[in-house]
Amino acid sequence: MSTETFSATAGRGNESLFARAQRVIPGGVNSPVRAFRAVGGTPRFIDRAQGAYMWDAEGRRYIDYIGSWGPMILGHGHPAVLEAVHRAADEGLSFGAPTEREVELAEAIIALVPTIEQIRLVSSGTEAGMSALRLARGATGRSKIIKFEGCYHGHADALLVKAGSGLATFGFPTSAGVPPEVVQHTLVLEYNNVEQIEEAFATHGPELACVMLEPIAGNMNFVRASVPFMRRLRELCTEHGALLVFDEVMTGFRVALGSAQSLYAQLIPGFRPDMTVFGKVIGGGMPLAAFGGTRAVMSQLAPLGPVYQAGTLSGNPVATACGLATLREISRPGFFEALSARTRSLVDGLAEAARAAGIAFSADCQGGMFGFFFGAELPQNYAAVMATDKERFNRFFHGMLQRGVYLAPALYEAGFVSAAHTAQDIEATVQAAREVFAGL
Ligand code: HOZ
Repeated sequence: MSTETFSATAGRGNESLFARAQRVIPGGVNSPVRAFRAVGGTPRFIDRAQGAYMWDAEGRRYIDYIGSWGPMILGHGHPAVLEAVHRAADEGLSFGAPTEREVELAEAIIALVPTIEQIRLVSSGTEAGMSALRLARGATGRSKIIKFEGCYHGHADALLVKAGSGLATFGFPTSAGVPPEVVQHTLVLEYNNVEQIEEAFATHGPELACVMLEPIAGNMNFVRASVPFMRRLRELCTEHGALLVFDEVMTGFRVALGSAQSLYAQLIPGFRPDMTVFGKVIGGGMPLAAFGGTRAVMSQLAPLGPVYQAGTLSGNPVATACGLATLREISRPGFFEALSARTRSLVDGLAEAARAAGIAFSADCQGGMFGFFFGAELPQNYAAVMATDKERFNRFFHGMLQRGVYLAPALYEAGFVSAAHTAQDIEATVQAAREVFAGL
């Protein structure tokens, strides 16, 4: 390979980079939603990011509301995080052996989320979800699982049925390459539908290993599980000996310091999931995820128990340094109050601008996560999300992008505000929205 391969500078525009990418990478991207297929147009190739901003290959600056799909809660290039990463990298990139830092990270997560007694670190949300599922099946000795339409738990076979996010973008109910036998034990129900869960437990209760859900779904935009639905899920799982598994890859340390489960625990006395899957914020922008739960369940994992799971880069020393520094920063007093207020001001500003333009619009947020819909009512499930105005969303997306506001390129994705977003950034975003709404 010549050095030219690495130093090619010709064609640095987004279009030419995309053309070049499509020759060597399927669809030109390493994760489907990035290809802009849902909204059309050319993806922006990002050169660098700082604070609340990203700059593309053509030198254009964007206010970033994706934040790497959630991890960048402090904004890009936070000095304390970068310092921790640089120091860790100097000490060694990977050892494949235990380190004190991974113990510290496990302790930090457990201190912040009391339902976790033990936790295992892995490298991606998909890996964490897949491992949690295997563990739930191994610990209960049962095969069937319940998931909900529009909830995405990574791309492991058994969970890749009627998921949101990229699958919704491309209109696939499930992926090719997943044999029917592999998903025969996966029951897919409607989110927030109490009747359906009652029925499923009445029919399959003794065979159910677990119910897995995003407590606030972030892969069909932003849809909260209702309190009656969550309360009934907990009761049914307890009654039938199934494990309640929270996928907090998106919501973990993002919607509250104690994650979404702390919010439900305030609303439902004694509420707790049996297992939780984390990713995104706990890695602060590096590949790191985790799954944890009660000691009884976690002790079924190898080397203690019969459920196998392993990973060369699990608990990577640079990723754990990044995650620890991030958790330290977000644990500072007042962090979530300030982040929540900023996110709320964005959502209220957008809603007000839409109202002024006479556009049917609804929006919601929690902590540093938000969602909005071109429809008057907040959707409660995937079908209702699908019924919102997609064409209007797409025109809004492009209008905002042209004005330097980078939103998720599909209406099935939640958005993220970071601590680096200023009141001026929010006002500039709302002003851009006013202009775009006026032309919709
Ligand atoms: N699964 C992510 C959306 N919910 C997309 C991740 C990415 O493209 O980086």
